[in-house]
Amino acid sequence: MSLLHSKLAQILPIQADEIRNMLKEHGDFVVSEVTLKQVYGGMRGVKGLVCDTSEVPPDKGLIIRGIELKEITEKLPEEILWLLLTGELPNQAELADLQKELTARNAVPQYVWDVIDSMPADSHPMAMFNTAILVMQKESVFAKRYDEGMPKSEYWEATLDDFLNLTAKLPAIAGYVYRKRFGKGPRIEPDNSKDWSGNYVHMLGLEDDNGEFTKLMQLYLTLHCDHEGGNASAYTSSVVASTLSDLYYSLSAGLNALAGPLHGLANQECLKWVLETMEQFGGVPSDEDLEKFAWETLDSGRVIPGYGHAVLRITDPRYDAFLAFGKKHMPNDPVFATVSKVFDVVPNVLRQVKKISDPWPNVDAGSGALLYHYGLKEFSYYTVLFSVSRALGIGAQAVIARAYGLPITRPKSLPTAKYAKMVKG
Ligand code: CMX
Repeated sequence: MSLLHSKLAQILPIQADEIRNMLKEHGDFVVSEVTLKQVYGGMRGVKGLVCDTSEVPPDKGLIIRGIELKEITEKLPEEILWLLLTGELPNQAELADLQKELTARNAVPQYVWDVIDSMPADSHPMAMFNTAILVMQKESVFAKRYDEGMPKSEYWEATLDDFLNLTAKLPAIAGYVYRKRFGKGPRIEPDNSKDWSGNYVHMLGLEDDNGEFTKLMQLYLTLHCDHEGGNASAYTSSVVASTLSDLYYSLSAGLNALAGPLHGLANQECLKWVLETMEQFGGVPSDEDLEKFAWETLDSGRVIPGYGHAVLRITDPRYDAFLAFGKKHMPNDPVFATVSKVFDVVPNVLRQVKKISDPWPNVDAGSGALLYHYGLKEFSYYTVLFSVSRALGIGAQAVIARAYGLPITRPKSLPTAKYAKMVKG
């Protein structure tokens, strides 16, 4: 049994017991009221879900297991995986054991490559990536053991197996999607002497002589890992998992939500927008040019990608971390300079639009410029990078939900006529 597995075997049943006791005593406690505006407004602010991996206070941004993001930007994604699941950062022996476990599970079945090869050459990279995850469903330990009659108390263990198997394989699959989709040459075999993100960089096949790109990827894969339970991808995934679909089904479902332009696809859209401004104004635009371009975008009925958030009401600390990386490693890069300028100009524009709740940059506003600097210029690929990281949070949430024995999700809907009757009293 791995160190992670034995640690979880100690803590998860205790947490599940605590929840059972709390429910027994306080099951009827009212935690939230719902207004009509919330019913028709994507349930913003309705407290009706549980997520123990992370929390996003509107005035602070992502907090993972009680630790603010700025304190863990130097950590490896594997350490974050451990933190998400257990609530603590791993010690050296625990980290080494997890890394060994992931390496042992990283072989991808040949049929996955065949499926990717047979997709249309102009498929979106997210469609290729998610198809590869879904086609591996037959490898699910959970599905197999469920068929064999596994007891409910062991569901989390089988889900942990699926989680580790998937996590181990995602960098190779994502690396191949990049090479295949953008004609970068043959697939690159993993180098098992490298850590999880280092191996991903290796399999992308981009130059990284000074190790800076690997550092960026480490940061990228850490920053995008989780964002509590109600965001569209995590929520979609948890609804699917609540039916006892295995993680292959539920992760690919959640990542399909991430592929929407209002969610994870915003990072591709954002760099596109930045490059469009540079093209229109022949280089780094002036503040006036940018302001004009921002208004043109808004007046044409489009959103300014990378800005605004359903929960946050401050500059996203993940954006701050990317901005700090850019200032340190590429202060004179024109695309990065434009991104910084957008930050100086766009919030003031968005503040003038009354309906917009949050004028500040989110995680997607800056990352593209940094990837672009290191030669990862195919921006339709960016959401795949986001997905590799977000799989950590989605997978951890799935393991924990199984340990808590959460039931199938089934909120109540009503027809508009009934709401209309209600408001008329
Ligand atoms: N540009 C233009 N309009 C914006 C806007 C932006 N950046 N942010 C919000 N608005 C608009 C909304 O489209 C909405 O307009 P309608 O009422 O006409 O539909 C109105 O302002 C109110 O929206 P809100 O309450 O401020 O924000 P929501 O919670 O509804 O939506 C989000 C949040 C992220 C979808 C929205 O801010 C947006 O579309 N931003 C741009 C896309 C983006 O960056 N998405 C990535 C988010 C992070 C992630 O998940 O990866």
